[in-house]
Amino acid sequence: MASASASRELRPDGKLRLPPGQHLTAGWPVLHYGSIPRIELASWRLHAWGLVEEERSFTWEEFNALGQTTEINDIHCVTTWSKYDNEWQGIPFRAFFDAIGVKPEAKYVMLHSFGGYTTNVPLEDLLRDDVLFAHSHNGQPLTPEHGWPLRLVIPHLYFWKSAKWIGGLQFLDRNRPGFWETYGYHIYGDPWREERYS
Ligand SMILES: Nc1nc2c(c(=O)[nH]1)N[C@H]1C(S)=C(S)[C@@H](COP(=O)(O)O)O[C@H]1N2
Ligand SMILES: [Mo]
Repeated sequence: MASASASRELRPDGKLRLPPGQHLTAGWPVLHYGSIPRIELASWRLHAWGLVEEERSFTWEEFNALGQTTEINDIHCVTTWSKYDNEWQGIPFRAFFDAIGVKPEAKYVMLHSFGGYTTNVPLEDLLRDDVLFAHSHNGQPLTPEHGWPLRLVIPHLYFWKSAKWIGGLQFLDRNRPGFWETYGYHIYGDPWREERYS
């Protein structure tokens, strides 16, 4: 695709499809800190704790039974690559939220991954319709390096917020920095405002 026209394309909401300072990549780069965690589905659990009425722990079968959806979206890494038209399948965040009792004081969520990675997101951002826990990409199960068995996908924020190997969500009343955020990445990370570092 010619970069001149690609960079002027608008989305239905009127925003530039390609956020400022980004370029398109055809492949799918792998980016993470540390090594790929070893996970087995039989012992896999997704935990919810913090400001919830009751701590919850879902098995793989229980979590998938919450509901399934398909979303197609673009992803934007802070290191300036963007990848268009990703088809994700998985569990809508809203279905998970509706299944657990979150206290009204909860305003932020710390995402916890197997292997220790963390990243922070406001709860209202996770409640957007297009946010999901993805187990598949373009019709195939995620590969280990892209987050198998489950990753979050939050398309309106830089991709470091989309935690791979997600294993836990901690509900908080205050915003706390996650892993990259403590090393100077922006606390929120809106690609259209170029909130890369702070
Ligand atoms: N658990 C975990 N999730 C992570 C990361 C990480 O280091 N650990 N890196 C983030 C960053 S910076 C990016 S750009 C995307 C990369 O996802 P990909 O490797 O599937 O392209 O994963 C995000 N999720
Ligand atoms: Mo990234």
